[in-house]
Amino acid sequence: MTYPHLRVRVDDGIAFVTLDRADKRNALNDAAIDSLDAAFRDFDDSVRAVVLSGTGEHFCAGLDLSENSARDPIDVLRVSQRWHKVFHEIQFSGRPVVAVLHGAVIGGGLELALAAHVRVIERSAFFQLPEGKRGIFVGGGASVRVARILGPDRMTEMMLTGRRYDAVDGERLGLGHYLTESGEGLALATQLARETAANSPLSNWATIHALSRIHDMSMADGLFTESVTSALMLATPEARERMERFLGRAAR
Ligand code: 1HE
Repeated sequence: MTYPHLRVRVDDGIAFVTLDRADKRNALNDAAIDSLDAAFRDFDDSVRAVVLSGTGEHFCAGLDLSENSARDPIDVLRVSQRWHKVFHEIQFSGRPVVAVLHGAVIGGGLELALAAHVRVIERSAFFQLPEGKRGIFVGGGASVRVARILGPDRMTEMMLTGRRYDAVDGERLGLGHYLTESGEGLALATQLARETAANSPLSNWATIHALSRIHDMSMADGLFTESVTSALMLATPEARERMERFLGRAAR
């Protein structure tokens, strides 16, 4: 299978998805979004985790502005909804996605990064929402995914001033979870992907789906959903087997 602007390789249950448009700093055009969509849809159950990264000096320069400048508002609305759909699929396929962030993680690049569940930041990374400077607004989910991490107050400031956060700031603010030296992110991400892939797939699925949804609920609904999810997980043979194994007893 070939995916324009994307390299995809599966190795021992881990899919390595690499943005491959370094000459344009991995800016996301329609073809790249289609490729991400197709790649994540093509994965079968043998793919238990994904490592997402970018070639060249930068993770992703965001929306391809050369395509966008020719669009009218209704096209922009459709593009925004398409990005939402594709990033939703990345976040909620049930497989852990580990991103390696280096160089520019800008605009739509940050929106894509935040669809991943585990994020490794290399020292070269910087984060920016320059939409205000370009006369546009975020459209790939930042209002929700960035605002949930930074809060709407800090995101407003980030968009109004167009400031750049460096790698250390990014880790401190929660845009990523691990900070590594440049060039070391992929190795760490691969190790993390292998660790998450060794979890029960159903447990990963529940973590990915339930926590995000519980976040949107009232306290009472959230606690109820937690209890139901917890009960459902315990009913699986794999959960019993894993607990028995931990306790040093033979699996029944
Ligand atoms: C691009 C893009 C792009 C680079 N769309 N072509 N995103 C931005 O506003 C970020 C714009 N890009 C940059 O700020 C810089 O390119 C970088 C800091 C990422 C990298 O700088 P540098 O000096 O390494 O590269 P460069 O010389 O600026 O760019 C190299 C080429 O990539 C050049 O093309 P060339 O044909 O002249 O060689 C650039 O035009 C091209 N390029 N970034 C198109 N983004 C769903 S809503 C999401 C809203 C957003 O994402 S807004 C943020 C858009």
